[in-house]
Amino acid sequence: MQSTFRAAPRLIDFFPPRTEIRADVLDGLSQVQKKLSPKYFYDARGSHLFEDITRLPEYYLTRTEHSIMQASVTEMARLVGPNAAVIEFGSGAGAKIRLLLDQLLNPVASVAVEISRDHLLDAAQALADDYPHLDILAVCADFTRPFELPPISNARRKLVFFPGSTIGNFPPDEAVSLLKVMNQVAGRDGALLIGADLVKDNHLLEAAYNDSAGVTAEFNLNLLAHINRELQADFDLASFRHQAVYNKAAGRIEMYLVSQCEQTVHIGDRRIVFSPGERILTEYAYKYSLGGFADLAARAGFRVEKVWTDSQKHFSVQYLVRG
Ligand code: AVJ
Repeated sequence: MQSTFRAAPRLIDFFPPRTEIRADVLDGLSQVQKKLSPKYFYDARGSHLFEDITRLPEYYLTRTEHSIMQASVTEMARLVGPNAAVIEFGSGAGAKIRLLLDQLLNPVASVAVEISRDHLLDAAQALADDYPHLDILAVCADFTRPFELPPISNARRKLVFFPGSTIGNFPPDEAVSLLKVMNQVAGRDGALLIGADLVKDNHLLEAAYNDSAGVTAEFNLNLLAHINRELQADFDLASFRHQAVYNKAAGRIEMYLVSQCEQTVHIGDRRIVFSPGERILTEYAYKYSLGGFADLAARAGFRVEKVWTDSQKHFSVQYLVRG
């Protein structure tokens, strides 16, 4: 521990109360198609497993996005201009924001909105250590629900940053609602820099979610361990199996946990019955065409000003403005 002064990031905590998580989980497991939200992947272990996923040979997304950003971050920073505040949604370990902060001219603030509190605090403190002139704000929140963003000091413009193709977790209508929130947050002269994964060969897509090392399977199953701990449930992880398939008609990867037998799971005083082969939907990962994404953006009041892709057109980073 250093004895010198360390700038501390401001933490604003809207972590959902356990009662809300319980109601949400029970509601999802009461539907005909049982489902659990992918936001529950990200406990400490899940966040760590996701970091491992980003380094897998099959998981092209993170490394491709990173290379696109590296190649074009100067141009991105020029479009944003000086004295910007950057607001990152789903900041994770907070590696990508640094690429931007290093190129932006005199950025004034960095705000991270993230549901995983441990991840958020570590990343915000590391950022505060490395960027002492920045106003650093850590907002622990589920950004799919309404939350209040505190006023941000004298920024000339706000840039919302939403990398990683996390937008792909949301079906079109929900994605539009979320983009509308980001449009609001960015404000009149604001912009959105967003990562969107692109439609491609089925085999490449399915391999990215069925890695040979089994990390994605572990990540998927860990959701049950998280719920066991959070809600005193008794999911037996050995009785469920990871499944990820590309649904071409819907343009999305679908991840499931498949019950291996007939079983009853307890969540506090509630019982959930599974038949053999019954599946819990845990995640969608939508893949877009450039035209499809532009249409989605337009429904949220955005116009695509610039798109960067890799040479194979596997992934895109897009600069959207109001219009
Ligand atoms: C963080 C939502 C972008 O959909 O690719 C990775 C999460 N799930 N492997 C994705 C994920 C399985 C990831 N996102």
